[in-house]
Amino acid sequence: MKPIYVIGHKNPDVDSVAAAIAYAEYKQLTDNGTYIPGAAGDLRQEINFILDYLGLEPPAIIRSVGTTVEDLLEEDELIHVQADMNLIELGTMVREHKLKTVPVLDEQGGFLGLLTIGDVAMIFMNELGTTDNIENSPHILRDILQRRVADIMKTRDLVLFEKDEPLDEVRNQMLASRFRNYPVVDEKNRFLGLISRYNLLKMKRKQLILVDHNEKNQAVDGIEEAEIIEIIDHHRVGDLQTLSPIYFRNEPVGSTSTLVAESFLANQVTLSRSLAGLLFSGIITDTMIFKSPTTTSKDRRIAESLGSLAGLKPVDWGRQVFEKSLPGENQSDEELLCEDLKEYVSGETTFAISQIETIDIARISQRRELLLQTMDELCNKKGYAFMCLMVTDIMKEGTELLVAGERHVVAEQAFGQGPLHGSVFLQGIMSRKKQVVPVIYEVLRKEKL
Ligand SMILES: [Mn+2]
Repeated sequence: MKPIYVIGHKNPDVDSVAAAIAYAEYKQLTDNGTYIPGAAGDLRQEINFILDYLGLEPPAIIRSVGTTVEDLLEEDELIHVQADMNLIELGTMVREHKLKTVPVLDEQGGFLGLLTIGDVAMIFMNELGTTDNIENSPHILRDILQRRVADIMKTRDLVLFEKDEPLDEVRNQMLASRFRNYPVVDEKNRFLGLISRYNLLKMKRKQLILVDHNEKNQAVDGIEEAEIIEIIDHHRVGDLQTLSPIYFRNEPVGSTSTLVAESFLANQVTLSRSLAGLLFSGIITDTMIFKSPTTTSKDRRIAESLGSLAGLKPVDWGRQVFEKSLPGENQSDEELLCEDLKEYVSGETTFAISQIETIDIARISQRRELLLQTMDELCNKKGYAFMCLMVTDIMKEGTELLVAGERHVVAEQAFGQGPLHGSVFLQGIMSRKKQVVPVIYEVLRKEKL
């Protein structure tokens, strides 16, 4: 069966990766099918730390879910022959399976060449084809039948596809050639199957379960070509559309990991110690150790069960994880700013808000001047009217807000009692989506009145 990918948003954070891995496991245990957890981008260092610590496999890094050659393959049994077979053995296979095109593989499943019954027929025609040969035909036939597949298979001028090639490429190549079948291989040249023009008409889109997001601009590339079959999320409802009704679970809780954990607990599905630790990490990071105003009693209750199952304590574990998320020495200001950057549009105004959650605000504050400079450059480059950086201190329960760009005054009106001179510390402000974005929207809305 074709796999179903369970995948979080771009710029993956702990919650989106934890939810993807755990929900794939949940589906695997409770439903038919093959579920593969994916991440829509490289993993941050704190995620690698958590996975390492818990002894869990990292998710597949999936950069696009656009339709590719592998989506054209049918799930038939792969029938092939070996290069050292003679034509009698080949004949038996061809008759038994009613084959017209036969792939030739090595012992490891590597693709060697292709053989069509047309090619075989031509050999008989050519060698038996003249009247002079009739007398000799028994000898000629014996000769032919002793030949090996390796001697007659076609290895050159084949049109061969790799499984990740886009469909446009397939269409072009099929239009430019006249073969009945085209072999498909993986990156290691292992044979995966044959496709024909017919498969182009019947192609099946990739199937996805989205976790921790539901908006198109946060989703993995190629999402418009894929089929979304389920969504588990805790954000505002955005703009994705589906063809058929789907299971869409959206609850205003502190993390998607809370919802995934609830599925395990409520349905008494076995939750391993390591997966409990992973979901616990998702809740702890997304709620900033329960200090974010997005935290609900359900998050606390479920985190308590998970924590005792995994043997982890919220503050101890939270500190360890946030410690790992501190910017590296060699991380540039732009990388730091873009790691968790979100863009917003209000009328004609586009602005951006980036957020860094930390337990050591001084480490970032010392880079303030250079960060502000880079923010100005980003505004020019990307056309933002202004941009904010929230440096949120989980221990102090507040945020240092850095503001740059031509219209920095908007953020000053929203949060300052006057000019901010680049930055201000806001006690009690921790959540971008609940405490910052709506306030700025409100200022922009009033401006228009
Ligand atoms: Mn989340």
